Amino acid sequence: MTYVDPVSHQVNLADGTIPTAHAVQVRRLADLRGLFADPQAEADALAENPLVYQVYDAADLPHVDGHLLYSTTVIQPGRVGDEFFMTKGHFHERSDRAELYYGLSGEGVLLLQTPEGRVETLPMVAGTAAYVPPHWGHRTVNTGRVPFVFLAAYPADAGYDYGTIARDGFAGLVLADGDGFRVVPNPRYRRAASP
Ligand code: S6P
Ligand code: ZN
Repeated sequence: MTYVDPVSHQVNLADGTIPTAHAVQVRRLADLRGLFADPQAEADALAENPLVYQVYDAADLPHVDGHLLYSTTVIQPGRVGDEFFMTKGHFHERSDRAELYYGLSGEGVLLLQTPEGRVETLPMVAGTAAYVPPHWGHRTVNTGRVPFVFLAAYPADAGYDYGTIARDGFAGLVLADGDGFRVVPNPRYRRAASP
């Protein structure tokens, strides 16, 4: 038997960074091109191409069944038109793989949808443990004025399907509404073919 060694990483609770992260993904607005609802607002904002979010992948572990991967995501505050900064969003490539999110700081929303386009919304603040069940696509949105930070833990063989959301959009939009937010149907959402 070959054993993988136990490992721990310190998460900086002030800003969500993991100084010993094995990899850091940086997503600027250009990486999310075409995902925001207002094309003109997106084009205008692309001139500055702001930082939208970073993902700190903690440990370098085998991406195979049985292991767990964990990471922090730090979403900057900001908007494109009325729509808050958000992650690209994905289904898992192995769509039956679930995931757990744990809010560390700031405030946001976990937006989920089934392949048929049913939307659920889970508000998140520091201390919120939110469950992404198998088969639900998921995107996180910063609805606040400071960075929104959460920890994610997920099966190492879950993988990513970004293509479905890039093609069809997300069925729900999270828009600024006074000091808060509202979730509205996405008029440009193209229903995916039933599985
Ligand atoms: C992985 C998990 C998160 C996201 C991260 C960025 O399954 O859901 O670590 O990867 O929040 O979102 P996205 O949609 O760009 O991967
Ligand atoms: Zn995921």
